[in-house]
Amino acid sequence: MPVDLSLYLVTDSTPAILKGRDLCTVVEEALKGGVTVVQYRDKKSDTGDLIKTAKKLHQITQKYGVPLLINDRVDVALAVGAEGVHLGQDDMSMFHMFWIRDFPAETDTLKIADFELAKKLLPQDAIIGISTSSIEEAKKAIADGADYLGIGTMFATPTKTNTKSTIGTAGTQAILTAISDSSVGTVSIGGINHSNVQRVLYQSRSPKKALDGVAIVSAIVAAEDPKASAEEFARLIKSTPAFA
Ligand code: TZP
Ligand code: MG
Repeated sequence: MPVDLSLYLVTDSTPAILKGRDLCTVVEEALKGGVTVVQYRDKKSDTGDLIKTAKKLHQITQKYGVPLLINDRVDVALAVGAEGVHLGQDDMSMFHMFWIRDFPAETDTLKIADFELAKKLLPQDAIIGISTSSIEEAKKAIADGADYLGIGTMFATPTKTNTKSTIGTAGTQAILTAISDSSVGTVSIGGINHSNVQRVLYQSRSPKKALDGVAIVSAIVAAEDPKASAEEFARLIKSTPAFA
């Protein structure tokens, strides 16, 4: 799974972030600016609309040779042939509920079922990323076979207010240190912008493992010029000292 996680775009269709613009146009601009992965994250649309938009996004990402990952929804990823999924610690889509309805309704069982089902149902080369905010969650995701970890929340952000914990660069560094024997990919998420991206990458690094990239929502999607914003991120990431 040689996926370049360095500039990872996460979409958001809420009006305050998209500002009435067309999501596909914004994503294409960001791709022109150098985004290396796109995650389609949409908590509001129904399944039909999710599939319609994911299909359009996939046509665009394919033009740029960039993987498209679907947040939460293995069924949508399968429907459009996306390259993978991103799952949270307690994601429960309708699809998952359908498949595991006979399991005891116990959080731990559901968490395991989520990842195992994704692994079982997606093609073998699919990319599966897991959100983690602690050493325990990171180690568990690696043991399960995650391809990469979303590590966060880095900084508090208005884009997602129901986050469990804000871990900063020190918390991220502790996780990277604890998993430094693993080759799993890592991206930081939450409140990352042009002013702090180099600090995020530099201060989070541990002697044996650094972040592979940063995941960005509003600093690209809500930017006046998403292409220019992505270009600036790419430039800053490339010029971060000691960035692995
Ligand atoms: N998960 C943790 S923070 C976050 C997600 C999806 C949102 C990050 O958004 P932004 O606008 O880049 O701070
Ligand atoms: Mg999720």
